[in-house]
Amino acid sequence: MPERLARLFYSSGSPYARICRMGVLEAGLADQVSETETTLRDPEAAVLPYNPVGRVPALVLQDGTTLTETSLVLGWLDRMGGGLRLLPVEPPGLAAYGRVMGLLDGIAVWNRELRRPVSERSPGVIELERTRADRVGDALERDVAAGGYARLDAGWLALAATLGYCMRRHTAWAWRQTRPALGAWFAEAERRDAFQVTMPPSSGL
Ligand SMILES: N[C@@H](CCC(=O)N[C@@H](CS)C(=O)NCC(=O)O)C(=O)O
Repeated sequence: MPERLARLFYSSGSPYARICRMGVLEAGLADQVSETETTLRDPEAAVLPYNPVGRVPALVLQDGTTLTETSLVLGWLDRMGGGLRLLPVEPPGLAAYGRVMGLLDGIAVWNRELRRPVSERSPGVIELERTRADRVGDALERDVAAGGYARLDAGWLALAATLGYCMRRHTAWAWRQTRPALGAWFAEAERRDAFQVTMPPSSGL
């Protein structure tokens, strides 16, 4: 096996890292990018010597340079010349990707609240994020019904990872009940091998 060109740090529950992991697989770059699992928020985390921020995804290049942030990692994967261009170039594709990343950021905040002891949770933050998620979810329902998110790119990967996160690690958001187009889109997305092999463990939340 040839030496891999980059090493991707991930945690199995992270939807951000999952976007990149699915991107590696879908772009046919698995023989060039190795994966290393790390713990998070842990002084012993394997990623910390490479990334003092301590977050995933983190892509360590051969010269030791570490790229963090999902979009930057996807941009680098594109430069590695896989069989698929992941980051859109045109405004509609960029807008679609950004919309889902905004949703995911809000859900991450909401989920963090739910991981606190009940007495430390902020009902105001939870309500704000629930409202945001519902609003973006309704927009995505319209987008998908109109043929959006059909191309396998960063927007597609982000939407699959976000809805997948809500199925297994953030069931507090019942996104599917009132959004049939999004539900049908997700049922197709789930069938892909890249989705199946990156499935996160259930969190019980
Ligand atoms: N803006 C970052 C967010 C990445 C992120 O929040 N990753 C989480 C896992 S889902 C993480 O590593 N958290 C560990 C921590 O906050 O210390 C991106 O787009 O990659």
